[in-house]
Amino acid sequence: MKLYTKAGACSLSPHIVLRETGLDFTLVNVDLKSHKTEKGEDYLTINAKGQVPALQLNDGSVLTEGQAIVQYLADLKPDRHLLEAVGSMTRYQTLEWLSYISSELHKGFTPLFRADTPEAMKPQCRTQLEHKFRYVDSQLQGKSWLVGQHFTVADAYLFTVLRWGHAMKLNLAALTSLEAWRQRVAQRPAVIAALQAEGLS
Ligand SMILES: N[C@@H](CCC(=O)N[C@@H](CS)C(=O)NCC(=O)O)C(=O)O
Repeated sequence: MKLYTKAGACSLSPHIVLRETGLDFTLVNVDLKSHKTEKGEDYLTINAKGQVPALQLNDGSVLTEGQAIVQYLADLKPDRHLLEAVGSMTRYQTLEWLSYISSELHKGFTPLFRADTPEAMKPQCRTQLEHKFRYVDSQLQGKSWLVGQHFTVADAYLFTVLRWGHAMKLNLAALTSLEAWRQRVAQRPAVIAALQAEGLS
């Protein structure tokens, strides 16, 4: 399998999940401005949306959208408990988090990353994100992981977007449950390896 990524982008989430599964894969870096891969391929022929992540399977088929990719990968290795079985409430609670992280957190960062966002809009974006991270912190109180007894695909995604929160210097200092959780995630061998491979540590 090939995972198309950009260092530190949302593709870090399926990258961590791939390492958690122990499956074989190759990382391919994409320049999101030129839409060229590190091998000079036209990335738009792989993912016409021009966004990372994309997962190319050994039969050549391509899966896009981070939430779909991590579910696919987790279901290949159910013994890793990255996403519990169909029918288990824990599975749907994990999907609930994936959806929240995608629509409320991930996409909340987009205006802060875009060069054409008016400066006047940015403080409101930051305040909204800080408010939402406070909610996440409240949900992590007394818990090791977002859902159930295991690190799941939702933890990998939250870790990815929380890195942006620190990079953007959001005011997260009082969120002690979130910080304790972040430190737990950061100690996982798969996470350490993914950050190293992306040149982030
Ligand atoms: N809906 C997509 C969004 C992916 C996405 O936002 N990717 C960003 C990097 S974090 C990207 O490729 N941005 C470049 C662009 O949109 O042109 C998903 O959830 O996988």
